[in-house]
Amino acid sequence: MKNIIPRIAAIHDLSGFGRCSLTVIIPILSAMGMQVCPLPTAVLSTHTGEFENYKFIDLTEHMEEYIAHWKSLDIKFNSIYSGFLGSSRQISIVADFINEFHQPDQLVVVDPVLGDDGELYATFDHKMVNKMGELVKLADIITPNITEAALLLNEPYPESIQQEELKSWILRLADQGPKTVIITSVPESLSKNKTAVVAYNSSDKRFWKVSCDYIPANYPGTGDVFTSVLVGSLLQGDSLPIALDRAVQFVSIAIRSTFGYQYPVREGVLIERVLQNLKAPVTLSSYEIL
Ligand code: PXL
Repeated sequence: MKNIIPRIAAIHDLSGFGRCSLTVIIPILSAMGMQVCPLPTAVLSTHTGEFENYKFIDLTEHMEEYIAHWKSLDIKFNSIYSGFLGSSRQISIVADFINEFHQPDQLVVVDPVLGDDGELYATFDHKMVNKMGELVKLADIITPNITEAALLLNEPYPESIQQEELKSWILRLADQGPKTVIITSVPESLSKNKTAVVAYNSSDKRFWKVSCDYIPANYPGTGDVFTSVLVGSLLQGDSLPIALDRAVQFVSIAIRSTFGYQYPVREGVLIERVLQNLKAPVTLSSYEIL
């Protein structure tokens, strides 16, 4: 499909404060030369982690008319990228969107945002976990963190996981439909100071791993930062391992540039300081084949 600038339908919430979802996805993908068209699922005053009394405006009732207008304009997307959804009905709306806006060579990425650190996020329940399981079947790529992978597979949250077990989890997720499965925030069994991203591509049956140093602060929005860089990189034509590498390196530099300050963790990572890194060519690459 030809678009002079690659065009992405970004189906996420807009959280006014706390640097997650659309407030990081739009600047990152724009800096990478992509056109982001937001299809907002909810508007919140802040994200739902570590803030109380946030205002949550669920946009479920408006999404179908919004989408119908896009359909009447015959807008064509090079990629559809979904993340935080505001209600279980939205999961069916996004599934219909993926079917209706299908194009040849389109990249459909579902980040099954559900939780982190072994916990569901505040606005999710197990009904939504089950429905999210339906949505991942329609994706080319899914990017759950280890908590979300456990939830999708109905497994207990693992404090640590051996490589062979992780590979079997990934294959079980790939059996559900997505061609590429990427699990983030994987605890490294041999080192407490490391964390990894592990990926599998079913078309060549190869597993990839990119490790990085663990920094003891759990910034919100880093999953959105990771997947946006991955999407931008793949749409620029990078291979899967290079896109993983770029995404891990960008998240690491964003966390490191923030951690040195006494900056409130709940306000997210200072992407404003590092956005220009996205323009740099790949220099150092650290992926491994598993
Ligand atoms: O980054 C995931 C995310 C997105 N949107 C909202 C959230 C979170 C995680 O807490 O609360 C509103």
